[in-house]
Amino acid sequence: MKNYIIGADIGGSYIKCGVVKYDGEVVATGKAPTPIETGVESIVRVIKKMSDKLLSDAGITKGCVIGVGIGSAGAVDSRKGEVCFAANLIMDRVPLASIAEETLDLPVKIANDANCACIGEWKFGNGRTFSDMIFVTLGTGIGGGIIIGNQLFEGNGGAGGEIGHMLLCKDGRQCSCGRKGCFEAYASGGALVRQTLEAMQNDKKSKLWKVLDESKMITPKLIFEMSQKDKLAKHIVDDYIVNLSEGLVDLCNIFRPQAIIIGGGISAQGDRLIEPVKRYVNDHIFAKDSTPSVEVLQAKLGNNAGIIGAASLFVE
Ligand code: BMX
Ligand code: ZN
Repeated sequence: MKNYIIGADIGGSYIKCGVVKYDGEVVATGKAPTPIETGVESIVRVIKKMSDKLLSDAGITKGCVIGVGIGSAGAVDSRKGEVCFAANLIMDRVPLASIAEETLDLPVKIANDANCACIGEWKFGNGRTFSDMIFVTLGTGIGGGIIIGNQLFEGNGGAGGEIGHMLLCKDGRQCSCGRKGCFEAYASGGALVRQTLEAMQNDKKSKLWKVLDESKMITPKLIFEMSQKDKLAKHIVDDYIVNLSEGLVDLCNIFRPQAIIIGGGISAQGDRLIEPVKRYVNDHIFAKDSTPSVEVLQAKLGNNAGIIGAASLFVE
């Protein structure tokens, strides 16, 4: 019986691949470096090699596989099966779905990485009870997925829903998209690290210097940990939470979802992040005293969100 789906998540550094049951259960996963320099064919070959191995290790024949769902960062036209633009993957109008179908000899569906994670969370994670929700991933960048009236909103040509690229500050920090002041330039994990390293230059007494010295790098996790013990780290985290929440308030004012679900690396902070964001958002949304509040939740699928989400493109 056809009961398995392969999910693949193409990131700037790694391709993650998994075999997922139709009910969302992950059977096997693998990870390999993304061969960015050698083009889309080699990316697809990596997915084939990994999925063949995962299937054979799990003792599942190809005849049991419904299809392959692929998530990619960037503007993805899921209807045409085309990656229109993904700067860090050097893909420009690439017919990824048809190339992958030929190589993998299975039906292929593709979508933006954050849209995949959003669908995964909506079908199998903490979004199951909502008809209107916004999913936000806080990673290198900020990815988003918008579900309105039980449907994913992708915009014309799949280029919409890029919530990381709404403006938080005019003439503000440089964003990777070319504009200045985008939400992503303030509230992504990458932005948090950059802002911390900058602020440290003006505070040589901060305990963060010792952390940097010992760990050789600063990560969002370390910054959050230090916010309990260091004034500068606390200030940075408080500021980060306000920036993140202000962006989310805007999204609530436009879409007024029942819930915002936060995923990506920083969501691992759990209540340390979720609780203050929830409070801020509900204190600042439009007509707050006369309208339903917005639930703010941590994503449930964690590390497998991309894989389950991509696979869920085949789940009705
Ligand atoms: C960027 C953009 C989005 C993506 C988001 C999260 C590119 C290549 N990416 O805003 O399409 O969803 O990052 O990506 O244009 P991540 O790498 O942080 O997971
Ligand atoms: Zn931007």
